[in-house]
Amino acid sequence: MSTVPASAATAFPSTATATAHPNIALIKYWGKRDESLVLPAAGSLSLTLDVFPTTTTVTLSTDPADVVWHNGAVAGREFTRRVGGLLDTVRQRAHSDSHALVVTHNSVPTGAGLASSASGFAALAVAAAAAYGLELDTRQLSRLARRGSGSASRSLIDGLAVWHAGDDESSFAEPVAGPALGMIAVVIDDRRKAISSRDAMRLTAATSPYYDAWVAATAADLDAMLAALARDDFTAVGELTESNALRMHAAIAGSRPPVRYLTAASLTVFELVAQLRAEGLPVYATADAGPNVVVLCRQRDLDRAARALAARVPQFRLIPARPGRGAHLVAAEGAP
Ligand code: 2P0
Repeated sequence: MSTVPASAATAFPSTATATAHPNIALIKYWGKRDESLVLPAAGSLSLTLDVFPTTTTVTLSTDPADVVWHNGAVAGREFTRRVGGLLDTVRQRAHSDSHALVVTHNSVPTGAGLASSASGFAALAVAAAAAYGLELDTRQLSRLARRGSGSASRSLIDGLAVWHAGDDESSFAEPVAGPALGMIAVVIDDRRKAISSRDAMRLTAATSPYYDAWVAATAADLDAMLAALARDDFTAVGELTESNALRMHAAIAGSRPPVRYLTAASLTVFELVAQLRAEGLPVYATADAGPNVVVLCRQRDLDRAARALAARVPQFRLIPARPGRGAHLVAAEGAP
């Protein structure tokens, strides 16, 4: 491990620690308009959760390269390369050529169905900006996190967040008001997915005949979702959430070679959620790029929904969550 020698002291802190939480999209991001700037083809909307924080410390170093530690071990090459990419953006803006030591702890269980890249890059953006002495507001931090991973732009925001499509300046996430929501992740399979979101997104855009329709439908779904949130209409919020997720999976399945993230067990949970709804429990299902399903409900129904799911699918681990805080600086461990 390297440390910053006293002689390298600068006017700014040169070390900073940040925490961020994962988010789950109600209106999904799937497809880029610009790969290098990570500009989405359409806007999206998500709920930042209060479970599984990522905590990241960035410390400027005199090492000849960035050094990245992930959950107590030196990170692999691809992970280090992606972290270095975001640090390069920060260095360029800060007019710095210092490399950094990045120590990150991600408490999301591998493959839990709660994207770890969102919390990871949100925490990294906040910690790196502070360590390199950049004074950025939340909007600028959201734009910076976006460069690491699109969904990370939304983890800057507390609770509900809309991430605007647009150009580099205008594509950021900001808060949206709406009903008090809860989510329950149903962990069906915790193995690593066969194809990454990034690769599958590219394949969908390049080969799925449904891609253009997906982008157009999502833009309309987002408008409808914003209207539903504004009038506090949970039924419309839930219906749009479930439908938008299935539209994304349909577009993905139309890729060639085909990609199918949902398994028979995922569909069983979608079916169960529809059944619970028919029995009077207002719950809706969504799923990201994997087999795990996330159930959306009103926050006041969270315990009831968790009990109903536990009774019907006792074989799957359930992770109930409430709205959580956006990425923010924290005191480093051991600091006063
Ligand atoms: C979302 N997902 O809106 C969608 C739904 C997965 C399914 O954002 O290439 O890791 O780093 O920008 O953000 C996952 O994609 O992709 C994702 P990159 P990211 O949450």
